Amino acid sequence: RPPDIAGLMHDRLGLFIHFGLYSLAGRHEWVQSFERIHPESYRRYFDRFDPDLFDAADWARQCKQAGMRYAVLTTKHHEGFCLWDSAYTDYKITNTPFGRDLVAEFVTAFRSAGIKIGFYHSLLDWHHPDFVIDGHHPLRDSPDLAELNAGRDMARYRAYLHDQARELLTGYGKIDYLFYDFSYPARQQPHIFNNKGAEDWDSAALMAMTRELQPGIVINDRLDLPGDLVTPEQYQPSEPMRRRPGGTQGQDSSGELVAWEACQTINGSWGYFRDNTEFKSPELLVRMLVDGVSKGGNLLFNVGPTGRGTFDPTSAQTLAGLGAWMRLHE
Ligand code: FUL
Repeated sequence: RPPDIAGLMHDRLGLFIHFGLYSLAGRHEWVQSFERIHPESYRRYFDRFDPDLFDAADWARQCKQAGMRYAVLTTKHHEGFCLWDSAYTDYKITNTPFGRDLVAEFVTAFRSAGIKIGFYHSLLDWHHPDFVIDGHHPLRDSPDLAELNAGRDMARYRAYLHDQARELLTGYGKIDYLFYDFSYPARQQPHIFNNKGAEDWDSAALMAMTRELQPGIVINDRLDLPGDLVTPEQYQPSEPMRRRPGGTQGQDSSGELVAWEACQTINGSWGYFRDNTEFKSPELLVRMLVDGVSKGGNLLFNVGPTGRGTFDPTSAQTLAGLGAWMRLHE
């Protein structure tokens, strides 16, 4: 079955949810990398992870009321912490004080609200012992970097990545959308990413497995391979988007028209950022949505829930504001 890209593009407005250990720090999902926090110190968030106010049904209700038809949850972000009960790691939500499989609760609640299910899954992993320490890794400035990198083996990490993807694609029913994140071709920024692009993840096999296990699933363009849609981040294209001849991430004026989805934060951070109050207004977001739709694109609007598992008041009001406009135009 071909990817149901027409279905996803018909949905037009979706909810992105970035939730992880970084939500407790409350200052950006890249906090561990930005502040070069050592894993032993970062562990404090794992030991205290207990979103006591989390209610998947409430998230789903707010999503639905905003007029959104699909939602994309971070199953694992770059920090490596897993929001489901994975058999392949101990660094998972069921080993925290919270002790529940949040992915399972998300899927059940959103599905029963009639919302399509998307998973964001990070290719990068700053926790896995085989993931080579690159220019964004929290340990990049360690004096013993060479030593730390010596035994690391991306082939073993790759097996872990595929095992976990299989787990997510088989254990939670129908998944509509997979947002893998991210790979750059090796030739780009080799000083920052020492990855080999698609080769490091075996993107071709990962993509084939994803399609085989979930017929009809839509896959994004961040595997260093052509995807079903392109994903401009934090910008609105000024005209309909065109595919690069090679089809990989990005655009090119000479290519054919391609489906696209812009993802946007409320304040520049994907993870909850307590002190950043540079919010986009509901009016601005409506304009982005309308302008994007006129150019053939979707809007994936992000909420970073707080460490206690709720949508902060401004995000909640913004969703309500979007919903008020959506209802006028149903
Ligand atoms: C990026 C990530 O590095 C950000 O943290 C965020 O998840 C965004 C949607 O994609 O590539």
